Amino acid sequence: MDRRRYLAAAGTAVAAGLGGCLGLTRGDNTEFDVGMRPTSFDPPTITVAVGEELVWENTGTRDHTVTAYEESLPDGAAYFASGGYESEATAREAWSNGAGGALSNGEQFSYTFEIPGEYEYFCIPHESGGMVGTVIVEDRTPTATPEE
Ligand SMILES: [Cu+2]
Repeated sequence: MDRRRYLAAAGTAVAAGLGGCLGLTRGDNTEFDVGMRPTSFDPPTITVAVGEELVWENTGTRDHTVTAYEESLPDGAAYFASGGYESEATAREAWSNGAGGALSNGEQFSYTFEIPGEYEYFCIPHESGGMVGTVIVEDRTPTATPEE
């Protein structure tokens, strides 16, 4: 998809367009960028542009979270977590007290990154199983160029 077509598509179907442009293939479902398997994010590392919305979807049957490692945030970046928690401690506490922030099968979490840099995040219940991921946010205009 060239840039002009990408921009045209972005107006009507942002998530679908981005999924397709990032080269993800998961049947006909391209309406998310990062899937959530039993104990991993797929892909574990993804690159987006500043201002580009990233969409996670729980593609498995277990509940998961998308929870930022607060210490990893670039300077000036806002905290992000499924459930909308404002800190890692709050997110962990909410999970302990009734699975706050849980994403069930088919549920999505989306976030738009405004500050360039590298963001580390994890899934609270599967952190010990290695369910961690990285978002690399580049200071550039979104393009249709595959990132991986
Ligand atoms: Cu998980």
